[in-house]
Amino acid sequence: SGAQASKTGGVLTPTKDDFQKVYNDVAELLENNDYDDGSYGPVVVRLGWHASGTYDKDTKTGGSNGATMRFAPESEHGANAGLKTARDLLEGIKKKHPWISYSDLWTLAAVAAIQEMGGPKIPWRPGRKDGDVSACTPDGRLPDATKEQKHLRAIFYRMGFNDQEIVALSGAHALGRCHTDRSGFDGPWTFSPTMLTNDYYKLLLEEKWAWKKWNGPKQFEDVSTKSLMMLPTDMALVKDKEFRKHVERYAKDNDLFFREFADAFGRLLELGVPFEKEEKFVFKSTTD
Ligand code: HIF
Repeated sequence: SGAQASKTGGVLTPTKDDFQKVYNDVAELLENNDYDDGSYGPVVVRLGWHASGTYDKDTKTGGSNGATMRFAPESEHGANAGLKTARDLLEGIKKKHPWISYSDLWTLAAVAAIQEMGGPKIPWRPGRKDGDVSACTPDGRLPDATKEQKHLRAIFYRMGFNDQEIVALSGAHALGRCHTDRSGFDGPWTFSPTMLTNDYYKLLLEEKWAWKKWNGPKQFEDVSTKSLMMLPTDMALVKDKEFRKHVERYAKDNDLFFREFADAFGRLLELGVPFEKEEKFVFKSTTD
């Protein structure tokens, strides 16, 4: 491993093959029956998104370039609770492929997790450089799940996304679950939290949702099984007319969801990165 990368002697120019090897190693790490629903995939997706979602288009600060979540205070921000699990998981890959930056590794790992969980191909390119603690973003740039549409728009417009893209990204909550010892919320959004599908949108529209009666933070539960959850920010997508339009489009058409999700998520991972090259790689999934 790493052979290709060092072949050029002196100057390190990893090839697509080298990144595919990193992808393959990430893919191999994801499944684990002792963890959550049997996969680290969801928490790895959340790491890639939280590393990227700090971007502010006006000041051009934040974003995945820098991988500043390695450092306090960013690692200690409430929104990042639990992401040490994902960062530690990827440490072994970094040791095996020391030439890759953490910032490229975290975003590539998120792409691998999405593809391995049955999601669309997300074209990805390298070029992120790790920064130091001085580039940590201030707390409060990531969304607050107790809020609704006004807050969602403020947060995602700041990154440069529009309403359709906010709804397309949100389908990633088909994956994973909330943990009481991380965010305080509890439970998964769908019945198949390790498979990316448009189920999130279908459930939002088709299930009846009510406030969960408990001592934890305000969240919704499905009335029929009481085993699924929605955050106030998730429910805002069906309350708001403009958002709801897109929830309906994606609930009806998984291919459309995959296309628009891949575009928006791919862009999220690139926010604020000064790339030198245009070329993007489409990685082979282990099931290809
Ligand atoms: Fe999440 N998200 N997210 N999220 N998120 C959680 C978990 C995951 C928001 C809040 C939460 C996106 C947007 C928003 C994933 C992926 C994405 C949790 C639970 C909360 C509270 C954390 C825990 O307790 O472990 C809010 C308010 C968002 C604005 C809409 C993105 C679109 C959906 C950008 C996105 O890709 C994933 C995956 C998880 C599951 C993590 C896990 O460990 O299983």
